[in-house]
Amino acid sequence: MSDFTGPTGASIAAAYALAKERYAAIGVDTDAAIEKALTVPVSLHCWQGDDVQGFEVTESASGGGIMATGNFPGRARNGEELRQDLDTVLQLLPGAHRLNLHAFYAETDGKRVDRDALEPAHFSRWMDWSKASSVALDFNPTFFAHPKADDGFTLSHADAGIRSFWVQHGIACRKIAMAMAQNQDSPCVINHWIPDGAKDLPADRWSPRRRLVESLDAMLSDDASIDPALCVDAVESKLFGIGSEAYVVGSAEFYQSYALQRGILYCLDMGHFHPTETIHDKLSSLMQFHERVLMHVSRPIRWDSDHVVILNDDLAAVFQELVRGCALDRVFVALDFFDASINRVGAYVTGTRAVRKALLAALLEPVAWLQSLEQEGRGAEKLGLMEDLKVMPLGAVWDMLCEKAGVPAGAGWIAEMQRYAEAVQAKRGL
Ligand code: RNT
Ligand code: ZN
Repeated sequence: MSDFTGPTGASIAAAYALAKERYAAIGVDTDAAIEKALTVPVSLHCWQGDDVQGFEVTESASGGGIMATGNFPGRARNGEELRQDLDTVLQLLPGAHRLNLHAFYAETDGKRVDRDALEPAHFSRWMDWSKASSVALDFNPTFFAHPKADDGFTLSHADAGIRSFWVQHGIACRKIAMAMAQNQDSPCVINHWIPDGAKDLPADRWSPRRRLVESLDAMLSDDASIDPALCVDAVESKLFGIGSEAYVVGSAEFYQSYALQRGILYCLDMGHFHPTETIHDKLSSLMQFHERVLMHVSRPIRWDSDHVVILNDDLAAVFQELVRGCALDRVFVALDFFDASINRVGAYVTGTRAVRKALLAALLEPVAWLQSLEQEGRGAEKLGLMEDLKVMPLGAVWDMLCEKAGVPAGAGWIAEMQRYAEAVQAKRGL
């Protein structure tokens, strides 16, 4: 057997009937789990499609210590191609989705528009696409891949002129996020990540952090044109990057405190902590104090490598925590990975389906039962049940979820990816 025909109709239904019975026996309603799993929106990151290059008229590289490796053919080179790829990806994904844009994906018709001068009009094609495809947009200022970010500092730069340029960029982006929110039936989450940091031991860790507070305050200051219910600001921390190994200005402690005090969202990227540190245990701590958080779902291997997300223990644990804590509606789920060494449509579909699988798996847990075993001190029963849950027929429920959403079940989507690669991506001559 060597083609990618996924299961269809009758075989999906037969396997599902048995799976449904198995889950019902442990008190889990699979139909309800499927329904819920389809509703949680996952924000697709536009930057997997073109290896974080953006569409600026000037030569731009990813910069900022983030790097897509590989040269698989078929990269999207402009808005048209990226939207075409995203349309294909969305046809292969079950459930609700959003699209997360970065500022350097502005479309300026060949004109050079610097980052501090960006306007909603430069995103009108994205907004039209958003309307036409009913996919709401999220947004990010781009504080990297720019001459004014070349020495590794932006909002925390020692030079007041450079700081102010980036503050203006942030302000411009918040107006764009507002325009996006008004164009769609839902708020726009705008995530601020800056690369600022030092390659080697800084003699002064204090001044850049003091300046970052000032710049963020200036950028996020009250502005009558911004409605915080529509333009939802988040700040993303990081541990280190290439070229910022010794010091990152916007560390976890910095942004956790900043976000809490200023009433904005903290963004946890799964790759932005120590290599053996995972984020699932942080959620029940942070969310005692933070009403909502933003998550960048990623997969670090040995460092913040942004590998395509897969259904591994880390991912499963994150969604278990959210479901067990009834916190799904307090988290914004966004993706952040990029792999230029494999078909990029395939990367999107694999990573995004993995996220929804993890969500479904968490919704299929008999949470109340597990928790009551724990309360009763029946540790062996709880651990044994947790182990057994790992081999419950999740796949059959997943296939039914795909069937209900009208997308290929099993590996059936791979054949579609291959067809698209041949018909469209191969002709891009890259
Ligand atoms: C970088 C951060 C950030 C970026 C995107 C492109 O380490 O994770 O979220 O990946 O903004
Ligand atoms: Zn991130």
